[in-house]
Amino acid sequence: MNALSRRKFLKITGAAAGTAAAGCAALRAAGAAGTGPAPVEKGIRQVPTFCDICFWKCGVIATVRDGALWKVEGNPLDPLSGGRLCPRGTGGIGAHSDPDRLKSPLLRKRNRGEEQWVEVTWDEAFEFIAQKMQEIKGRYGPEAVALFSHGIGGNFLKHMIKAYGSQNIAAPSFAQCRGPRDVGFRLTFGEDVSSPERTDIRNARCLVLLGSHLGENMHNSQVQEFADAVGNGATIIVADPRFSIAAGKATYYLPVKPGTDLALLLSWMHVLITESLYDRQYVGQYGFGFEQFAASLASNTPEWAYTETGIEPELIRRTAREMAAHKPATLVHPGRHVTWYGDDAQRSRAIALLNALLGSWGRKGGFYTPVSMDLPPYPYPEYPVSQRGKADNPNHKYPFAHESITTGIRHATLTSEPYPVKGWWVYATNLLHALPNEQETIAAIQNLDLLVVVDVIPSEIAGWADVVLPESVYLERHDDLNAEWFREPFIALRQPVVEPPHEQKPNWWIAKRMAEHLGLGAYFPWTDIEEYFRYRLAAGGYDYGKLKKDGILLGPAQPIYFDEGVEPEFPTPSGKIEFVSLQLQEAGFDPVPVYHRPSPGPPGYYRLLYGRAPVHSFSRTHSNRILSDMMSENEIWVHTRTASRHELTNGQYVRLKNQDGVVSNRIRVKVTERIRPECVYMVHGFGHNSRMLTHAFGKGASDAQLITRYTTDPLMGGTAMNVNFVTFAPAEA
Ligand SMILES: Nc1nc2c(c(=O)[nH]1)N[C@H]1C(S)=C(S)[C@@H](COP(=O)(O)OP(=O)(O)OC[C@H]3O[C@@H](n4cnc5c(=O)[nH]c(N)nc54)[C@H](O)[C@@H]3O)O[C@H]1N2
Ligand SMILES: Nc1nc2c(c(=O)[nH]1)N[C@H]1C(S)=C(S)[C@@H](COP(=O)(O)OP(=O)(O)OC[C@H]3O[C@@H](n4cnc5c(=O)[nH]c(N)nc54)[C@H](O)[C@@H]3O)O[C@H]1N2
Ligand code: SF4
Ligand SMILES: [Mo]
Repeated sequence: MNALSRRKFLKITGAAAGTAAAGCAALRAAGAAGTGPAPVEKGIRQVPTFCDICFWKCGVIATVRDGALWKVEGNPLDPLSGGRLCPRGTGGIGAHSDPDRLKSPLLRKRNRGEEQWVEVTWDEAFEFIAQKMQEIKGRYGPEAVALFSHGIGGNFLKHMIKAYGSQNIAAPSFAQCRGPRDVGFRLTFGEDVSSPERTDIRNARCLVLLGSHLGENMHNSQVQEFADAVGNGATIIVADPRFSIAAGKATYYLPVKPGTDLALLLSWMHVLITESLYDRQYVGQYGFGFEQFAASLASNTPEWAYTETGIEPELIRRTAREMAAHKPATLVHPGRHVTWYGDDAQRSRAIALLNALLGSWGRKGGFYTPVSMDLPPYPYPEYPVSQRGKADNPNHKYPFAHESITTGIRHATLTSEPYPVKGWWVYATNLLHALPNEQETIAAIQNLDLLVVVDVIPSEIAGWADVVLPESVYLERHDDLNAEWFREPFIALRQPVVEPPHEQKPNWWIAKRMAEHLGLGAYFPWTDIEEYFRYRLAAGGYDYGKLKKDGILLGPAQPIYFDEGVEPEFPTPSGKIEFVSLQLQEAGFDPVPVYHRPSPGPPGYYRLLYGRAPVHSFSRTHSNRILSDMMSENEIWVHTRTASRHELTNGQYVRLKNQDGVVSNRIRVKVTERIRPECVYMVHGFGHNSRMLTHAFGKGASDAQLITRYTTDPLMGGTAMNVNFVTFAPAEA
């Protein structure tokens, strides 16, 4: 990153919070360090590891001064961080010192959800769980225990649950996040966008962001690359009903009506085709069904789209021509959190098709082909085979779901269809904030014989548990090796920097001990995780000593674009880019994306939109004193006209009431012209109601609580959540 774009990066991230000062200071420090950790002084120890404040897994150099954790900075060797951390990563040390941390295993004393506990030893906890799990297995079969797990930390627990005999394992990152996108791209190109996204933002000459609010969405290298693209003078086109941080960097800002992006996408493609601006050679060589697809767009003129989206026809034409002028280095970002309106896989397919028309898949400045290092797995015994299949998607109700559906497991737990689910393990996912309709989650929990939660703080889901197991935070533990799929191949190591302060234990230890208590010790033949690492690294021909010292092992560069020699392959049924999808047609769906107008909601109500703040991750950082100091509560963004209609003033507290009568915590009003009048906006993850979160409790409001409705994507089971509406109630109510 050059000096100019580094300044822009700081501007992009700093502007967002207004208070991201600690993040900026650390970024400067990391930048100044240049090529590695500063020379080590007496009393100073530095340990490379990788961050876990979100799932980007940035390489970190942690510094311990006089035995105490002092700071974390980016590891310059690490391709994911480029030597810099985002503000959340920098404040990550606050997770270690959080006084509200879980300290020892807890057993529920009274009714579920009352948060009354007795402290027990690890052995007592394991014995209790083992007995319950054996009872469930005896009565309902091993598939009746499911695991919800988010992030690399869950790998050993997944192994334990599979060894026990269940394949019911799901993460909210599919049905509540990127699932529709990956399905839409798979149906079109035959491959996922994957995480980290294979987007070549750095080299894009034109970047189109539909909602993707980079700068608030702080996935580190993407934000750095966004700054590079802005610094290089790329054309930036942002469509968002809210004037986001990214919109502030845009050449063209399109304040699209919420829920109408598909109309905009179809009209852009209409312009590219009718004006013959698309990549004819690429489409001719790789496309399947182009003529039929082109014909289907006949009526999707910019004039038609204007009536849906509110975007002027001339602006639609101009932006389409800009995209064409820079092709194939025009990247229409696929988005990440795309569970919006229920037609999300089809909207994602339209994004994929727009990229196909621009010839950007496989090309520099578009989508690269990710590479990784070959790291052999550990040779475990075979898992028991279940005859009953998974519970989340019976009879392939959602035919294109290629990962497990969290809300499908919840449904099975509620209904016992296709079979009863009676035990949940929950690892690092706060299901009450992550899944829509918390009452459904609570009702499912009440059907369980066992709920085990592994967490670091007393989150809302921990409050409902029968057994709470306290994990050490990432700076105190090893996790599985990360052989990432990225621009360049590398392996990263997470290793402990400091000791856990109380009885907390790492997940690998929890999984291994649990397995032993279940009589499944043969699945964990290694004595400790380093023995496991040594085996796998030796099998791949890698040096564990070097990995420990540097935190990263880099592999040789490989070609990542078609032009560099990557073989264009499209693993779809036709072997081509599917402008028309016969798979969809055979399954009873539209073979080309078709727009449906979103419901406007009840009069006097406003569509509830939500997103990220640069200094917080989901619902997991509000107890972290460093990060919560920078932003301790969220606000509700309200358009000036809406505010005057409801007699709201900037800074006053209100409550939000949704279409089903659910009333939120108090939240401060932000009166602004930076949002369309038919919607309001808040940052996700606030409004904690776990009483043991003494610091975060009651600060701000929870979007999740107001998301009582959701629309399920018929292709893949994703739960669209931008379908709720709120109005204002007095704060005193
Ligand atoms: N700081 C921080 N960064 C994060 C995370 C975090 O917790 N904290 N989480 C990470 C994860 S897992 C994810 S999935 C991503 C999520 O980040 P994104 O994928 O960028 O999130 P979205 O929810 O798609 O986008 C929210 C934006 O979409 C806009 N929007 C809402 N409705 C519409 C619409 O109908 N059309 C258009 N065009 N825009 C709309 C909102 O106004 C808002 O600006 O962030 C990642 N980065
Ligand atoms: N309403 C609403 N729902 C959403 C979203 C939204 O914007 N609004 N976003 C969606 C998206 S994009 C995603 S990806 C998901 C994210 O959903 P989740 O991944 O479930 O995110 P969190 O709600 O933050 O839950 C993380 C939990 O992990 C715990 N934790 C943190 N660190 C550790 C650790 O080291 N070990 C252990 N064992 N636990 C740890 C935290 O305390 C917290 O309880 O949510 C989805 N759901
Ligand atoms: S993006 Fe930020 S929070 Fe996420 S891993 Fe990287 S530094 Fe940590
Ligand atoms: Mo996500």
